[in-house]
Amino acid sequence: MHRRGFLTASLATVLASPRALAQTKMDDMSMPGMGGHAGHDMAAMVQDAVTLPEGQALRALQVLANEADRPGLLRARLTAEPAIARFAEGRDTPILAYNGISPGPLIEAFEGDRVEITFANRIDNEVSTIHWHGMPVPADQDGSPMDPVAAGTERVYAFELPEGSAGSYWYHPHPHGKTAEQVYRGLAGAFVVKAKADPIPAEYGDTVLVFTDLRLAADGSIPSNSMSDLMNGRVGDHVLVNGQKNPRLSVAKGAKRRLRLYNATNARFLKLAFDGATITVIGTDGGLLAAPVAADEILLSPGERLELVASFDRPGPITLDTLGYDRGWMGPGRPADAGLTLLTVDVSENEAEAVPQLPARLRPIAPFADPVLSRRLVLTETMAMKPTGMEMGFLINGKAFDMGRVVARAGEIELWEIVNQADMDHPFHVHGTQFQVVEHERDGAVSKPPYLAWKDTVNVARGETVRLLLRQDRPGQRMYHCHILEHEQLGMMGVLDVMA
Ligand SMILES: [Cu+2]
Repeated sequence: MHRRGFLTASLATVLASPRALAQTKMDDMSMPGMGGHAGHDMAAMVQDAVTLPEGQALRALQVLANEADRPGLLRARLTAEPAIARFAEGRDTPILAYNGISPGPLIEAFEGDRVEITFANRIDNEVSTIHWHGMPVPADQDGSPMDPVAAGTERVYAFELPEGSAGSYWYHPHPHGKTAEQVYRGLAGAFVVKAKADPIPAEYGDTVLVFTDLRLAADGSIPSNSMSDLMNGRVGDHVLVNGQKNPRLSVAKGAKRRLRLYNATNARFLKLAFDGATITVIGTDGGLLAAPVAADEILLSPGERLELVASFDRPGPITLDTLGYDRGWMGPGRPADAGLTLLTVDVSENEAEAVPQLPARLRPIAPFADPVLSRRLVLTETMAMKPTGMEMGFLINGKAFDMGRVVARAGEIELWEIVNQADMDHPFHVHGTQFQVVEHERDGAVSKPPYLAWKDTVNVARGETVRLLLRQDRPGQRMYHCHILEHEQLGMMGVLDVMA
């Protein structure tokens, strides 16, 4: 360690919070094979000492440039490579970035478009992929762990966006064993598919808010995962919106804003409410609801998205805050998850121009017919002493991830019953399609979801069973897994082999 770095660290240690100290104890327990080593124990100890600037104007995400020479085609390049970010004053942070920025460029396309994106992997000595989270793309274009892109090489991802596929998707790496790290080091971006005829008034705008969370060591570097991170999933110290901490947005009184909220964190559950604005849910992972639904608060588990309309009807600063949510935590170091301000909206005294009302119907959603078969997937956690150290396992039906276990037939409706017998919530994600949640069950009490919606990720709380209907329309291998990325890495993943 450099002398200056050591001095900074020593000073910061004095200021370290009980939480940081708890984290350090956890790291001390870490053993070979669990990713713990002395270098980042020190980093973990001083993690709370770094302050990030707040209150800067919210930056719009940079849109991925379209190089195509004809309408209906999106042709572009995405390069994953090391970059330097400046989150805190005077500190350089080595990150991984798409086209030099994190979050990566916002990809915008329309239903019916063809997409051709050349992906270049310039990450040193690591395979990567781009997974198009939630999108209806062919299996061999989906960037699954079975199709790695070697360091220093390129490939083209090509697919069509079907009619009716408008929605708030995203993209991130999905290489075997490296997904969690590549994402927390900075690789994730939003992919918005727009409808040709959009029922949401254009006057509401369309603002993408990508939530990530960042842990910074005193020297500005991003520490590696500790044992606690591997057990609980990595939760950072700073929740960022489009890469900024608590940025500000200005609107006129009476304004309505369409907001697309993305939980692109590895493992942080976001229970959110506006202090002073009313919210209406208009869409989920796979696009608009049939009708708007008023809400006081929302829960966004890792991987999930929501579309809202927020109404700013009184002047003054209005904040988007986190509320407490107990998703289960093992060991010490449970992060303080309530009372964080993620975004501040300055509502002026000036009255906004009158805007159209939100329509009462948004689009039809046809419920799935009866399933031809049902599957039961039981999620459990194990801990075992291995020659390499204490090892945590995250299992589906008693097994850690292996390839090609489950066979399905394209076009058939299936009922999936996801049973969480573990001590933590697990957000369950299926590749290549959108599903409909039909039932939740807890302690024998069965309830229906508040609305019919297209989803690709659903939180399955501790002790809960979620039933969903899904259909895979295209053949090929499709992953399903927990979207706490450390849990996916430690085994809570399976593959569905879809036959034509
Ligand atoms: Cu999990």
